[in-house]
Amino acid sequence: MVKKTLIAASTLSLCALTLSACGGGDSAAGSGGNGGSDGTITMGFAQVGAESGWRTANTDSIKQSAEDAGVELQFSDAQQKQENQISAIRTYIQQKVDVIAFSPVVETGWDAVLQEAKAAGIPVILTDRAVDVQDDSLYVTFLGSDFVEEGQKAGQWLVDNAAEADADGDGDVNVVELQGTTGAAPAIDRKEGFEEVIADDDTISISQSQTGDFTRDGGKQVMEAFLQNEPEGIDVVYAHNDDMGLGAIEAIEAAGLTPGEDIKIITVDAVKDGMQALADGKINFIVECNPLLGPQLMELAEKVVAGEEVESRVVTEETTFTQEQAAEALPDRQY
Ligand code: GZL
Ligand code: ZN
Repeated sequence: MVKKTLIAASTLSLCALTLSACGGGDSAAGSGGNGGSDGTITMGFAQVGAESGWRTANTDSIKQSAEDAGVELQFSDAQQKQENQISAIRTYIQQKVDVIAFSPVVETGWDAVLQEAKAAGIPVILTDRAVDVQDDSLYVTFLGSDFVEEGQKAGQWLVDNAAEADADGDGDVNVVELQGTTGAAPAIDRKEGFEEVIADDDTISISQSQTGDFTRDGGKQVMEAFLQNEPEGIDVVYAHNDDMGLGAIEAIEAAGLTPGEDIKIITVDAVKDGMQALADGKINFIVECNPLLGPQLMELAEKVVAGEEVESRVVTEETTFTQEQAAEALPDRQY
């Protein structure tokens, strides 16, 4: 980890020192290396979209933290399309911002544009989601959750509560899975972590699994299809985020069933609407995924632009919630 960071830092400080060689330019529009003439940093942030409560809270945290840190923020919303994120990053390169940060909507397809940022001497920080690139010197650090661990926590709750979760009492715990955006790191990893843990209990199996694209509407539509395929026998919904879980609740209630009882629901995020449903007994367990990455992002950006060493992986702190814990935590929830 340190080796990668050192290389990145030395490349950066070299760029900072010999600005012209790194395609840096005038300080007015950000120097592509060491902050504007008055020391302010310009950051280009390419956000995924506004698909979920989590994303909204994440955007709010980034904007507020930039303001608090005096970072000049260029912000774009890609409506969950990779081509929009790539063109936003290209715009930031042309604007010669000091640092680029983004949450890659999917893991692959970033090598070319990240090569362009590197050639322009502009450091890139990944937040929230990871990329799968040949050369991992294309970004300086990744700040975000461990999604495999989130999936493991969700699976562990189900293994620990299998008897209660077998709502129809047939001895098998039949799970349907609402996956996040196809190809997105949280979708791939939350599935992997969950399956790894439930493999320990052969009474638990996933009968249907489909993407709801991390949206409430997507979760509702897919859950309606799941219920049509299996009107009886679904014991548990594992949704990769609260929003799809909330959509599933609408479909379950429309089918005349009681969410949280006839069908148990496990979700990930712990945004306010999810926590309210958990406290109301419609969701049974939530694994938290912390969206408040803004303060750590600005701290990292300042260090990176100054050419200081940073960890190549910064994991965010997060926990889990039962129905009782949600009722207690709700009043103080920031998101
Ligand atoms: C996870 C983040 C996911 C959230 C969803 O860090 O990428 O994207 O879990 C959001 O709510 O849409
Ligand atoms: Zn069952």
